[in-house]
Amino acid sequence: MKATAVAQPNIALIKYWGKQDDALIIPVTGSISMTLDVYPTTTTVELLAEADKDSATLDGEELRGVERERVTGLLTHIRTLAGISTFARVTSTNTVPTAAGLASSASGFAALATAACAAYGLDLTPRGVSRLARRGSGSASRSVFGGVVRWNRGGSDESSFAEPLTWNGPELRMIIARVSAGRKAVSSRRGMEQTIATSPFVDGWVRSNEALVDRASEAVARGDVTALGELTELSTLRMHATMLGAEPPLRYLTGESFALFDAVGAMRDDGIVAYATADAGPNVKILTTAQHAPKVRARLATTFPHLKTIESGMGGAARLVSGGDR
Ligand code: 2P0
Repeated sequence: MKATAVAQPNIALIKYWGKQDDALIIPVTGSISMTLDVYPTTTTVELLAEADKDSATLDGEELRGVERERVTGLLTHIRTLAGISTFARVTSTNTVPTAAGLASSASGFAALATAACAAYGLDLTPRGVSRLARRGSGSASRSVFGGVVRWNRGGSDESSFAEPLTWNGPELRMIIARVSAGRKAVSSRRGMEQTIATSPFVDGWVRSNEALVDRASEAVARGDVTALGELTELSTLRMHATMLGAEPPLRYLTGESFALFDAVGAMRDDGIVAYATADAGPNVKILTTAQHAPKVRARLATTFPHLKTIESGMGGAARLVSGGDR
């Protein structure tokens, strides 16, 4: 049994940061993202009758340690659900140039969950696949769907899943501006644990971000890019404020990141639709529309000529490209 799936990365508008259950990856707050149409991950899962353990490669390199355990953990759960004990070989390729600074765990685990379900003959709804992808990496629950996606916080394995929202506004674009870090960032997984364990701002983060999820869902239904963009910046800055309160502090944004936030604010003053966001690293992502994207890029090229930018439209759902027939 062999199946291949493709999934796209996503960028959160309303952020996920922190878990209420580390093993099942149940988040402390819901989140909303935009699936990108650039840099898919392609993953093949092949059951091997003779294998005595799972194996996995990413871009030709054998996974080891914690990275391998995350993959085998998900496969073990899928085998239990399918009632099949055969081990598998996972082959995954990212098209993200490492230079792009985009996380690949979202597209990676969405593609793995999709391909593994097909290879093991598990016929799940997209919601079921989203719950599986979530166990690999929280943000992967959202990459199972295309467009604008909401991950409902929930409080259990059954109730914590993503679902697509209907965007009724102008065509969206995400422009990624790559800022060099200078030092290695703390991984999202460790950064979240550190924040939840030590930041005194966690209660405020959880309460306020859940409210932003509801407000942003309403903005999405209205197709209101202004409200969605403002809420995106708000959730971003509240997430970073909460991280900065951790001990030791998690300072992912650099001076240049903040300079980009300022430049995006100046674009808005000049009537350009542009809202800034940033994740567990210094790169800044700018939410805009198809109509305004060329203006945003032109301004960036003038103000930050040394920065590499990547433009993405809205991407589709994770999909099976071969296999799955048993
Ligand atoms: C997000 N991030 O909503 C947030 C914003 C980073 C900052 O989801 O531990 O790789 O595997 O669940 O999904 C990155 O976290 O973490 C992330 P795990 P994941 O996009």
